[in-house]
Amino acid sequence: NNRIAVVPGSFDPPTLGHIDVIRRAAALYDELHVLVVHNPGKEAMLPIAQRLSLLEQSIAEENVDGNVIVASWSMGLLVDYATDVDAGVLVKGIRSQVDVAYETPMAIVNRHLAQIETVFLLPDPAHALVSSSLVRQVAALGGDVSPFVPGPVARFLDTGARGL
Ligand code: COD
Repeated sequence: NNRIAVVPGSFDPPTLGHIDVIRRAAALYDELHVLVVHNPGKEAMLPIAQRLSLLEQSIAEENVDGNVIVASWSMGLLVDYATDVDAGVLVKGIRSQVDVAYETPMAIVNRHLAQIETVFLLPDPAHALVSSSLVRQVAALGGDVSPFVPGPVARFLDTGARGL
Protein backbone atom coordinates (compact mmCIF):
# COMPACT_ATOMS: atom_id res chain seq x y z
CA ASN A 1 0.00 0.00 0.00
CA ASN A 2 1.65 3.22 -1.18
CA ARG A 3 -0.25 5.34 1.35
CA ILE A 4 1.54 3.64 4.26
CA ALA A 5 5.24 4.41 4.84
CA VAL A 6 8.02 3.51 7.26
CA VAL A 7 10.78 5.85 8.45
CA PRO A 8 13.46 3.52 9.83
CA GLY A 9 16.49 4.59 11.80
CA SER A 10 18.71 4.04 14.78
CA PHE A 11 17.41 7.21 16.51
CA ASP A 12 20.27 6.97 19.04
CA PRO A 13 19.22 9.60 20.09
CA PRO A 14 16.43 11.24 18.04
CA THR A 15 17.54 14.63 16.61
CA LEU A 16 15.82 17.65 15.06
CA GLY A 17 16.95 16.24 11.68
CA HIS A 18 14.91 13.10 12.38
CA ILE A 19 11.89 15.13 13.49
CA ASP A 20 12.10 17.15 10.25
CA VAL A 21 12.00 13.97 8.12
CA ILE A 22 9.22 12.45 10.27
CA ARG A 23 7.09 15.61 10.14
CA ARG A 24 7.37 15.91 6.36
CA ALA A 25 6.79 12.20 5.73
CA ALA A 26 3.74 12.28 8.03
CA ALA A 27 2.29 15.00 5.80
CA LEU A 28 2.86 12.90 2.65
CA TYR A 29 1.37 9.58 3.77
CA ASP A 30 -1.87 8.43 5.42
CA GLU A 31 -0.07 6.29 7.99
CA LEU A 32 3.57 6.60 9.05
CA HIS A 33 5.52 4.07 11.07
CA VAL A 34 8.64 5.42 12.76
CA LEU A 35 10.71 2.30 13.32
CA VAL A 36 13.64 2.00 15.71
CA VAL A 37 15.91 -0.59 14.13
CA HIS A 38 18.87 -2.14 15.86
CA ASN A 39 21.86 -1.38 13.63
CA PRO A 40 24.50 -4.05 14.35
CA GLY A 41 27.13 -1.88 12.66
CA LYS A 42 26.92 0.85 15.30
CA GLU A 43 27.73 0.79 19.00
CA ALA A 44 24.61 1.99 20.82
CA MET A 45 24.38 4.73 23.44
CA LEU A 46 20.72 4.26 24.46
CA PRO A 47 18.71 1.05 24.89
CA ILE A 48 15.91 0.58 22.31
CA ALA A 49 13.17 1.16 24.92
CA GLN A 50 14.67 4.55 25.80
CA ARG A 51 14.83 5.59 22.14
CA LEU A 52 11.16 4.59 21.70
CA SER A 53 10.12 6.63 24.69
CA LEU A 54 12.14 9.69 23.62
CA LEU A 55 10.73 9.46 20.07
CA GLU A 56 7.15 9.26 21.36
CA GLN A 57 7.66 12.24 23.67
CA SER A 58 9.42 14.25 20.95
CA ILE A 59 6.77 13.56 18.30
CA ALA A 60 4.08 14.66 20.77
CA GLU A 61 5.94 17.80 21.87
CA GLU A 62 6.87 18.81 18.29
CA ASN A 63 3.20 18.57 17.20
CA VAL A 64 3.76 16.13 14.35
CA ASP A 65 0.53 14.98 12.59
CA GLY A 66 -1.46 12.34 14.48
CA ASN A 67 -0.96 9.57 11.90
CA VAL A 68 2.38 8.40 13.36
CA ILE A 69 3.01 5.02 14.97
CA VAL A 70 6.29 4.43 16.83
CA ALA A 71 7.61 0.86 16.97
CA SER A 72 10.84 -1.13 17.10
CA TRP A 73 12.20 -4.03 15.09
CA SER A 74 15.04 -6.41 15.78
CA MET A 75 13.62 -9.62 14.32
CA GLY A 76 15.21 -9.61 10.88
CA LEU A 77 14.79 -7.71 7.67
CA LEU A 78 13.38 -4.22 7.71
CA VAL A 79 11.17 -5.14 4.75
CA ASP A 80 9.56 -7.90 6.84
CA TYR A 81 8.21 -5.23 9.18
CA ALA A 82 7.07 -3.13 6.22
CA THR A 83 5.29 -6.13 4.71
CA ASP A 84 3.66 -6.96 8.08
CA VAL A 85 2.10 -3.49 8.34
CA ASP A 86 1.30 -3.36 4.58
CA ALA A 87 3.65 -0.42 3.96
CA GLY A 88 4.79 0.09 0.36
CA VAL A 89 7.32 2.84 0.98
CA LEU A 90 10.44 3.46 3.05
CA VAL A 91 11.34 7.11 3.64
CA LYS A 92 14.95 8.10 4.31
CA GLY A 93 16.72 11.42 4.71
CA ILE A 94 19.70 12.17 2.48
CA ARG A 95 22.21 14.58 3.98
CA SER A 96 25.21 14.03 1.72
CA GLN A 97 26.88 11.89 -0.92
CA VAL A 98 27.87 9.57 1.92
CA ASP A 99 24.18 8.91 2.65
CA VAL A 100 23.52 8.34 -1.08
CA ALA A 101 26.32 5.76 -1.24
CA TYR A 102 25.07 3.99 1.90
CA GLU A 103 21.38 4.03 0.95
CA THR A 104 21.54 3.17 -2.77
CA PRO A 105 22.37 -0.54 -2.45
CA MET A 106 19.87 -0.95 0.41
CA ALA A 107 17.12 0.65 -1.67
CA ILE A 108 17.84 -1.70 -4.58
CA VAL A 109 17.96 -4.78 -2.34
CA ASN A 110 14.75 -3.81 -0.54
CA ARG A 111 12.90 -3.36 -3.83
CA HIS A 112 14.05 -6.78 -4.99
CA LEU A 113 13.24 -8.43 -1.66
CA ALA A 114 9.73 -7.08 -1.24
CA GLN A 115 8.81 -4.63 -4.04
CA ILE A 116 9.15 -1.80 -1.56
CA GLU A 117 10.09 1.62 -2.90
CA THR A 118 12.48 3.94 -1.07
CA VAL A 119 11.70 7.65 -1.16
CA PHE A 120 14.46 10.12 -0.24
CA LEU A 121 13.81 13.50 1.32
CA LEU A 122 16.41 16.26 1.30
CA PRO A 123 16.94 17.78 4.73
CA ASP A 124 15.85 21.19 5.83
CA PRO A 125 19.10 23.23 5.64
CA ALA A 126 18.60 24.26 9.26
CA HIS A 127 19.12 20.64 10.37
CA ALA A 128 21.15 19.18 7.51
CA LEU A 129 24.36 18.84 9.50
CA VAL A 130 22.84 17.32 12.62
CA SER A 131 23.52 13.65 13.29
CA SER A 132 23.02 11.32 16.23
CA SER A 133 26.75 10.59 16.34
CA LEU A 134 27.52 14.32 16.68
CA VAL A 135 24.95 14.60 19.47
CA ARG A 136 26.44 11.57 21.25
CA GLN A 137 29.88 13.17 21.12
CA VAL A 138 28.72 16.56 22.38
CA ALA A 139 26.73 14.90 25.18
CA ALA A 140 29.62 12.65 26.21
CA LEU A 141 31.92 15.66 26.46
CA GLY A 142 29.42 17.60 28.55
CA GLY A 143 28.33 20.12 25.89
CA ASP A 144 24.89 21.63 25.32
CA VAL A 145 22.95 19.49 22.83
CA SER A 146 19.74 21.54 22.98
CA PRO A 147 20.23 23.25 19.57
CA PHE A 148 20.28 19.84 17.86
CA VAL A 149 17.62 17.72 19.57
CA PRO A 150 13.95 17.95 20.59
CA GLY A 151 13.19 19.12 24.14
CA PRO A 152 12.61 15.67 25.68
CA VAL A 153 15.98 14.42 24.37
CA ALA A 154 17.81 17.54 25.59
CA ARG A 155 16.29 17.16 29.06
CA PHE A 156 17.06 13.45 29.19
CA LEU A 157 20.69 13.85 28.09
CA ASP A 158 21.19 16.78 30.44
CA THR A 159 20.01 14.91 33.52
CA GLY A 160 20.20 11.21 32.70
CA ALA A 161 23.09 10.37 30.46
CA ARG A 162 25.98 12.61 31.47
CA GLY A 163 29.20 10.69 31.62
CA LEU A 164 28.12 7.86 29.31
N1 COD B 1 18.46 15.49 8.19
C1 COD B 1 17.75 14.64 7.42
N2 COD B 1 17.72 13.30 7.59
C2 COD B 1 18.44 12.81 8.59
C3 COD B 1 19.19 13.62 9.46
C4 COD B 1 19.19 15.03 9.21
N3 COD B 1 19.93 15.86 9.97
N4 COD B 1 19.80 12.83 10.37
C5 COD B 1 19.44 11.57 10.07
N5 COD B 1 18.63 11.56 9.00
C6 COD B 1 18.02 10.40 8.37
C7 COD B 1 19.05 9.38 7.93
O1 COD B 1 19.56 9.64 6.67
C8 COD B 1 18.20 8.13 7.93
O2 COD B 1 17.43 8.05 6.75
C9 COD B 1 17.25 8.35 9.10
O3 COD B 1 17.22 9.75 9.31
C10 COD B 1 17.72 7.63 10.36
O4 COD B 1 19.05 8.02 10.68
P1 COD B 1 19.87 7.22 11.81
O5 COD B 1 21.25 7.71 11.82
O6 COD B 1 19.09 7.24 13.08
O7 COD B 1 19.76 5.72 11.32
P2 COD B 1 20.85 4.83 10.49
O8 COD B 1 21.48 5.62 9.41
O9 COD B 1 21.71 4.19 11.52
O10 COD B 1 19.89 3.76 9.77
C11 COD B 1 19.70 2.53 10.30
C12 COD B 1 18.80 1.63 9.43
C13 COD B 1 18.39 0.50 10.32
C14 COD B 1 17.57 2.40 8.98
C15 COD B 1 19.56 1.14 8.20
O11 COD B 1 20.76 0.57 8.56
C16 COD B 1 18.74 0.14 7.41
O12 COD B 1 17.89 0.52 6.62
N6 COD B 1 18.97 -1.15 7.63
C17 COD B 1 18.27 -2.19 6.90
C18 COD B 1 18.40 -3.51 7.62
C19 COD B 1 18.05 -4.59 6.62
O13 COD B 1 16.89 -4.96 6.51
N7 COD B 1 19.05 -5.04 5.86
C20 COD B 1 18.85 -5.98 4.82
C21 COD B 1 18.52 -5.36 3.50
S1 COD B 1 19.45 -3.95 3.01
